[in-house]
Amino acid sequence: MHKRTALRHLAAAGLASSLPLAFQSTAFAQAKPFKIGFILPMTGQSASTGRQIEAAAKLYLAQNGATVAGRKIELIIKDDAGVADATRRIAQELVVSDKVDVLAGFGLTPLALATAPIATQSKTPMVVTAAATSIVTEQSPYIVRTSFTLPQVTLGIAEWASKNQIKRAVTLVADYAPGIDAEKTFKDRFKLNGGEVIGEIRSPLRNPDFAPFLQKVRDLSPDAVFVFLPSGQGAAFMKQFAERGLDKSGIRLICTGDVTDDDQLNDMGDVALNIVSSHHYSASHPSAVNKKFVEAFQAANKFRPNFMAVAGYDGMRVITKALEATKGAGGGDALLAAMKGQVFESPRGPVLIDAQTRDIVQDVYIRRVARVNGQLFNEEFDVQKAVKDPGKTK
Ligand code: VNL
Repeated sequence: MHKRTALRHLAAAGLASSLPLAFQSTAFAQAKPFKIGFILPMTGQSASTGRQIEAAAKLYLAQNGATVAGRKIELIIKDDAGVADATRRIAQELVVSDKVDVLAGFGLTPLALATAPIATQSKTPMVVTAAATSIVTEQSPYIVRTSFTLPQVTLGIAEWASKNQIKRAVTLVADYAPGIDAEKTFKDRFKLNGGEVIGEIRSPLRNPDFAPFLQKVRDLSPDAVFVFLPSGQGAAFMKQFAERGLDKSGIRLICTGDVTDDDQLNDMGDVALNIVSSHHYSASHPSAVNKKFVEAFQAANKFRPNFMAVAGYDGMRVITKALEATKGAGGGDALLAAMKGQVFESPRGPVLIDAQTRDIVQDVYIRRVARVNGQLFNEEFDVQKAVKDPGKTK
């Protein structure tokens, strides 16, 4: 047994030294670690997004093994604090100095937009596990997305509102690209279905005080207010919603699942009960794959995974399966080709990386917040199957 292994090593060594130099360097390259450079907001307003994605990426490696096709997977996690200039500088360093094989992360749309030219120039695959404005994937042919888009997850709640006695609505969104996507998608579909949007309100991305906007909603007195805010702002919004008595005003709160975020939902209290939202992931999604994912994630982290975590987890899957497909050789173009068209069962449900758009196609669920075994969850009660991003311009 030992002798045979030794012989194999000897034979391999002999073979390597008799090969032309180019082949030898390929053999050497395959033994190098495979570097994935995650750029995430680990501090600042969007720190929960970084914390969720990092935890999920590490869980994926712990469950699936840190060596893929002979290459040791090395995670490099860098904090950009949610500031685009930092993201760009870090991406440059990761590509030039660390020579990463893949860039990943991007907690907010402006951070992904700032990095796209670097991915294109260096032919480095850039796996977006958070930023969710429709146009992100169009900024570089090297971008692949495992998160979602705002148009993709907003259509569901617009349809639901139209079918549930909501005739007059106000929109309230964060004032930047994904908010504008959500606002437009909601308005277009709600109006198409015969509804009326009587007010469009935008709140600043940085440190918003929601009080004046909530007062405006109250004054307009719609049947419902449709809300999109990025992950991390939901709890502060809900608190002010309750403080100003809007939960007892008869104005319904409807939203994308970014507001009833699993990262914060359980601490929001009764004010969140019965809120209907649409989104692609709930920690209570009833599948065996999700149950296993949530249990392992909670055991490792003592907090609940949210939609950012699942995108980070699936991002690792897409990257490592691509490395496997190239038999450990890697290379920007080869990896990208192997990421396109991947189909698999995510904790969120079945997903496809559309080869044409490099964006994710997934089910979108309509959910209602309920207390289950003492904890608040988004309970799925309806589904739109295999939703492609409706926001693509080409
Ligand atoms: C974005 C979209 C960020 C949705 C989010 O949380 C989110 C974005 C930080 O594209 O900036 O929930």
